[in-house]
Amino acid sequence: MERWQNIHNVVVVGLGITGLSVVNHLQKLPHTLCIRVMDSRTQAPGASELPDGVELHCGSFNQQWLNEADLVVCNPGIALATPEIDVARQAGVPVVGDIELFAWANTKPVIAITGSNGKSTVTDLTGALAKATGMSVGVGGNIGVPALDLLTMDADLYVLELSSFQLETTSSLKLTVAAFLNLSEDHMDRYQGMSDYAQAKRRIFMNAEYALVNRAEPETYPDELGTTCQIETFGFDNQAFGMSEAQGTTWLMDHGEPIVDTTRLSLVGKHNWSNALVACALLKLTGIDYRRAIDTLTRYSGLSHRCQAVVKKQGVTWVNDSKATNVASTLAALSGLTLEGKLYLLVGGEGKGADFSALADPLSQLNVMLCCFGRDKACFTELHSSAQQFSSLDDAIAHITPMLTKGDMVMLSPACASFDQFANFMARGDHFSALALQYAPQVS
Ligand code: UMA
Ligand code: ADP
Repeated sequence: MERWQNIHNVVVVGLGITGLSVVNHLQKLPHTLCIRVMDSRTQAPGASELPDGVELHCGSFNQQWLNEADLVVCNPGIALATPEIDVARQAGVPVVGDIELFAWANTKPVIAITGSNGKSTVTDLTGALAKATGMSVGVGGNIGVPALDLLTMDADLYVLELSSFQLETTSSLKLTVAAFLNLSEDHMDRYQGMSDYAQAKRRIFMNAEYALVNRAEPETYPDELGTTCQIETFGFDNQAFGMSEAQGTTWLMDHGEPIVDTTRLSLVGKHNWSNALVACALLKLTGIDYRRAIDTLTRYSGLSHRCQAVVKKQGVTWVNDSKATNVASTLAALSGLTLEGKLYLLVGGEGKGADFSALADPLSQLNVMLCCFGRDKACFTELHSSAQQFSSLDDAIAHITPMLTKGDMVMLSPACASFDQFANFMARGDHFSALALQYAPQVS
C-alpha cells in the first residue's frame, strides 16, 4: 500500500478490457484517486461501462493529462515509444502496465508463461491440471481475461499468460515459476529486432524463483535480469523434463521417470507434446503433484482456433488455425502433416513486417495450393508456384470449393495478424468456421 502514498492522479491509457479492469481495480483501492482515461480511438471499446466520476478523453492522447499524472497505466497494445507517452516518461512520470498493478496487489503464488507460440495452450492446460488437483485457480493475462479481474476471486494459484508487450511495463511481479517457451519472429513492427523482442520477454525472470526454459533455444534462458532464479529445462531429448522413445511410442519424461505415453494425449502435434510437458513441469516446480491430473491431461483437446478441425464432409477436412499469427505457428501446423489429397492453405492478413521465406521449404514438400488474402497477401506469392491472390477469405473459399475432392484439407493458418480485416483472430476463425460449414456441403 506504501506504493500508493504519493499517487493521486492516475491516467489510464487505452480503454478496452485492460483499461476497464484497471479502472475497476483503482476504484476498489482504499485511497481517493483522480482517475482519468484516454483512448486514441474516437470510439473507445468499453466507454459505456466506465463508472461515474471517471473522466474520458477520446480521439487522441491528451499530453497535458499525461504530464500531470503521478502514474500512467498503459494498455499493452500501445508502444512506450508512442510520442506522447515518451514525452511523459522523459519528464519522469512513471509508466506501468496492468500486470505491474496486479503484482502490487497480489499475495498468492503465480505461474507465468511467455514465448512466441504456445502460451495460451500451456496457460489454459496448466490451469486445467491445477484445478483437477482440487485447487482454486485464476487463469488470465494475455489469454483474454485481464489479470486484475482475477484478483476478486482470491484464488490459491494464478496462472498468467504474459506477452512481451505486458512484460515491457512489468518489473515487480514475483513468480513461483516463469516459463519462456520459444522465440521466433513476431511483432517486428513494434521491436527494433529479435534481440529487442527477446529482451522484453526475458523480463519475466526478474523476480522468479524458477526459470523453466527451452533446452534447444538459448534465447529463452535468463539474462542478467534473472540471475537469481534456479534454472530447469524442457525439450525433445531425454534430459530433465524431456521425451523418450519406448515400446514404439514417445513418452513425456520427468527426470527419467515416465509421465505419459503421447499416444494417450488428445492434443495433436509434436509442438503440443512439448506444451503438455511444460504444463506438468510448471506444476511440479510449484509443488503440485501433476500425477493426480493425468486423466485431465489425456482428455485435454486444446483451445479453439488452434489447428481445430471444424468440419469433415465428403472426405474434406476444414481446419481453423486462425491463432497462427506468425511464421513459426504456421510451420508447426505444417510439420508432420500427412495428407491423402491436396492442402488448400489460406495465408495472409497483417504481416507485422515478418520474413515469410521459411515457409517456402515445407510448402515445396507438400501437394498444396497457396491461397493468399488480406492486406499483405502479396508477401506470400513468391513462396510457391501455386500461389494465387484473393481479396478476402470469402473469395478464396468460393474459388477453391469446386476443386475440392476426397482427402483434401482446407486450412486457415495465416501466419499474420487479423486486424486488417477482422476485429481479432477469434472473429477471423469464427468467420472461417462459418464459411466452412456453408461450403462443405457443396463439395461433390
Ligand atoms: N489502441 C489504440 N489506442 C488506444 C487503445 C488501443 O490505438 O488508445 C489499439 C492498439 O493498437 C492496441 C489495440 O487497440 O494494440 C488493442 O487495444 P484493446 O483495447 O483491444 O486492448 P485490450 O482489449 O485491453 O486487450 C489487451 C491485449 N491486447 C494487446 O496486447 C494488443 C489482449 O491480447 C489481451 O488478451 C487483453 O489485453 C487482456 O490482457 C490480445 C493480443 O493480440 C489477444 N495480444 C498480442 C498477441 O497475443 O500477439 C500481444
Ligand atoms: P500463443 O498464445 O503464444 O499465441 P497458442 O497456444 O494460442 O499460443 O497457439 C498459437 C499458434 O501456435 C497456434 O497456431 C498453435 O497451433 C501454434 N502452437 C501452439 N504451441 C506451439 C509451440 N509450442 N510451438 C510452435 N507453435 C505452437
